[in-house]
Amino acid sequence: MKDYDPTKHQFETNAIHAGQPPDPATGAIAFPIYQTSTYVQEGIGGHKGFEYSRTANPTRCALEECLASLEGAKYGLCFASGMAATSNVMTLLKAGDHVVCSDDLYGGTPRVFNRVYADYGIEFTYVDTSFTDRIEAAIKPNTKMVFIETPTNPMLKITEIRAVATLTKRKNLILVVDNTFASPFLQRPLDLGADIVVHSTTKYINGHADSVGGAVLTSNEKYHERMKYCQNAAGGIMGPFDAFLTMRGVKTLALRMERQCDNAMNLAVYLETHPKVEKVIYPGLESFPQHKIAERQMRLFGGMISFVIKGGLDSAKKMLANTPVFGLAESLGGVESLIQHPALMTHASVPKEVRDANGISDGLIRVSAGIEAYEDLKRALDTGFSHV
Ligand code: P1T
Repeated sequence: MKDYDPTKHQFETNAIHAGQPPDPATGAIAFPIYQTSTYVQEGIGGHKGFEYSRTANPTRCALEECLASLEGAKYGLCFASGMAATSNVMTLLKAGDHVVCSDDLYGGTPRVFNRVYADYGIEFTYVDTSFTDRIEAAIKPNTKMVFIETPTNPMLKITEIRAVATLTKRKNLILVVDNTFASPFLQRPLDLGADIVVHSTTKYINGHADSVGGAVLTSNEKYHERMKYCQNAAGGIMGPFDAFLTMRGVKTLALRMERQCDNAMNLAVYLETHPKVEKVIYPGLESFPQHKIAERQMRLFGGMISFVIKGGLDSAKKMLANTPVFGLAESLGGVESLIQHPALMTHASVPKEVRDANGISDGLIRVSAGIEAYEDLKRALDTGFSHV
């Protein structure tokens, strides 16, 4: 695999080969776990590109290169979690700067924005970014960044990345897209004009629910240099074993994603006609408000479904307590299907009035479709509903 050039290969091939040539010492095809903190130098300054593992580690570097290729980015950085990745992006800002954000982000994101970075003098405004004019209306003289999720967590709202990128370029703002829910297989924000992509690799990228991690990808050298500086300075790095697991997981991203999207689509159609369901939220359904935009900007419609069960909290609790196969758990994107209650679990840190305004009601249930057999998943949900 000498001189492998990711720009000459397709997504599925890069997921397996980019950044990870066979080990020159042994020929090992699986990229080694360099479980080391430091690197012996031949003389002062006489090193082989690695001095200390907070600064750079070969296993982490291999994953960073691989993920950069998958997002069509020049540069990649990997972190200890998705939140550490988002926090690293915030190092591009300083006191007095303002950020316009999606109003339906993963609950931990507004938590760190409002309760940590606001204390450092950064201001945040939350709008429904699926309306580009609402972003424009929220821009102030001190606005420096627009931070969006699409699809959002958990309402799956879609923002048209190309339209927002046109606005942010005109206004000279940094456009950051948290691409966790789509994964680069479904959607490549940098190709659509975004400046930076953030991932919780914990989800689809690793895909096996056995590692927590994050990544930041960009082709902007200036932003990358600052973020790389801060990755080393602040130190929230991904460890080599997690980098190895994530590199192994991402090899099958395309296959897993196709199956997960297929299962999600079938489950959404099944739920849509279920008598105990009030409403199904899935970008692949014709009834979904931004279905056409999702169709244009995503390869498939994703593995996440949200639905509102009739009877509110009482019904939701009964359903969640009695649904086999699906794990009752936070997180998403793994091979195993999960089911959870956003208001009491992933979005409990969001104030109730904000949850209510965003539609995160007590009857809202979120499903992450895994790769199990569809008939088994449908039967499991049937069992859950029979207890309601
Ligand atoms: O958990 P961590 O790896 O730190 O990633 C945070 C994060 C960032 N962005 C999005 C869109 C996310 O969904 C998450 C984490 N989300 C969950 C744990 C969840 O169950 O929704």
